[in-house]
Amino acid sequence: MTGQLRLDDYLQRYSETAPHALAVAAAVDAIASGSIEIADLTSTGLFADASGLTTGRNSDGDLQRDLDVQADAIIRRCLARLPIAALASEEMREPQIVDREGRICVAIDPLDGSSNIDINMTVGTIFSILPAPDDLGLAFHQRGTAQLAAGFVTYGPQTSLVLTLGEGVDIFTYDRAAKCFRLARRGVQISETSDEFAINASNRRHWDPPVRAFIDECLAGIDGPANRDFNMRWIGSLVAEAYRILTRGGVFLYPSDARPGYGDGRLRLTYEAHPVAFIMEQAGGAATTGRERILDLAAHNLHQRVPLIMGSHHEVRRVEELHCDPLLVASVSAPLFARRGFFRL
Ligand code: FDP
Repeated sequence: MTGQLRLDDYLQRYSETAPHALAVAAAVDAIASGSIEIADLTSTGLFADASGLTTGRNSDGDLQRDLDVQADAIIRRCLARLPIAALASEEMREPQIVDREGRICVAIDPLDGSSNIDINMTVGTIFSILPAPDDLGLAFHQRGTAQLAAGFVTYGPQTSLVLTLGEGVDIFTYDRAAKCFRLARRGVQISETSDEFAINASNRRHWDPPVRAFIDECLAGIDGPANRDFNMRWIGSLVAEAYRILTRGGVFLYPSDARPGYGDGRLRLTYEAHPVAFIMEQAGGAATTGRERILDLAAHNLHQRVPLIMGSHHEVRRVEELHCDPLLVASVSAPLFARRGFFRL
């Protein structure tokens, strides 16, 4: 145990450290209290009139569930009392300018992985906190490197808050008896290399050659160029995949693919890839599109999608190498290796 440090005491200490820190601490505190309500809702489900049933589509065409809508309302209510300059959510068509005097902007995915609700799997809330630029129209067009803080809450067997304030990653777990988050892991570090990968393999025939080559290497295990065996996991919930990587390493891929609408992958840059990439890097891991560092990108529009490959440094770099070197891809797909491939078509 790292002791009994409560989230509010931790945020109180941080709030005195920098000009933006008080506003950031207040936003994290508000999101954390909203997340406790969402944890109650997701765990009570049917009995709270929150079944996870589909209610329609959000502004960008994704299926929307009643819990998506309720989680969005909860987080927005909790943030409403704060002087935030601009707010963006997966469930909003456009960002909202809230308080022109505010020092920070907040982007949220109120309920990530919501297609997992009806099967009782881990879902979560993701957030990114940015400085307020002079022109608030540019609030959510900043590079990921501009983030002041980022985090996510997982609603699973435990309710846990993963948080970076730009100096490492700490994890807090909700203590139901005491009704507060307590520090559970300080200075989380992702292992440099790992033997676990996560990808939705049903899309293999749509992948680009570098992604196919990387997964073929993993599947070939000790018989292939990686020269070691891999394990595979796919939860289908970004927060749960990220939490697993923070706990025992691994690499997660949601690449671009050839399906209509998936040319930039599936995940959203502003409120999914940016915050999760910030956390990965702060924990010693990496996050890339395959060709570019995620944190170097700036969104052109709020709901912009981006390919995301993240996790242990060594495996993420290998995916990048394969994207940059067609000869390497060809050598992985060479006939000798092909005979040993598992997924060869
Ligand atoms: P969901 O649509 O359920 O919110 O954020 C999008 C996301 O979940 C991720 O959490 C998850 O990793 C991904 O979509 C799963 O996509 P596929 O169903 O295409 O595998």
